[in-house]
Amino acid sequence: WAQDCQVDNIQVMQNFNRTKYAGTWYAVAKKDPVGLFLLDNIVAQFNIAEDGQMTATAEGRVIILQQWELCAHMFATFEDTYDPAKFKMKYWGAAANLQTGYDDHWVISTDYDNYAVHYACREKGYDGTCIDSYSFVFSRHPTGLRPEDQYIVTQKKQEICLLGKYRRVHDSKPL
Ligand code: ODT
Repeated sequence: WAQDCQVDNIQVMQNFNRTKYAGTWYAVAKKDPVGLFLLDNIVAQFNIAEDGQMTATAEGRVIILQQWELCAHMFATFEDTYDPAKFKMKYWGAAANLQTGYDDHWVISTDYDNYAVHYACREKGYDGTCIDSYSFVFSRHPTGLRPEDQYIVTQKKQEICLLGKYRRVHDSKPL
């Protein structure tokens, strides 16, 4: 048995429900892409418009120009695809010197009330595996993941071939 790390074969959330996904998510762990942008203290807020379009805002500590750390306000709009759990995310910052981009945004797994695992592949290699990915583990709780959600999150990290590649980005400040 060999693990299937083909990006095209990655399983995403079945019957994804964006309305249940809306609201606030706290990043607890992150696998960084090449050219790391969001450092930590990352909080994302997903909104669903009346026409069903998903948008999001995020705040987090970022690093710009290789050395400046600051708190960034970011915005994103999501384009639907053939799969309800796979989006294209167009994003930009409140300030002009922040990163802009157009990334995949896949919801790998969520129970909507406690945890979510996100995945984005920016560049696929000739063999179909990802050579530049990033991924967030989100919690609904500012205190982090509940112990009972660790197992499924670990399983999903493994399924997307990123087990062991995350760092903690949780806000350790008192609430
Ligand atoms: O840290 C990096 O280098 C990769 C992440 C850069 C994209 C950040 C753009 C955030 C735009 C606002 C959207 C909020 C939704 C966040 C959900 C998951 C993170 C992409």
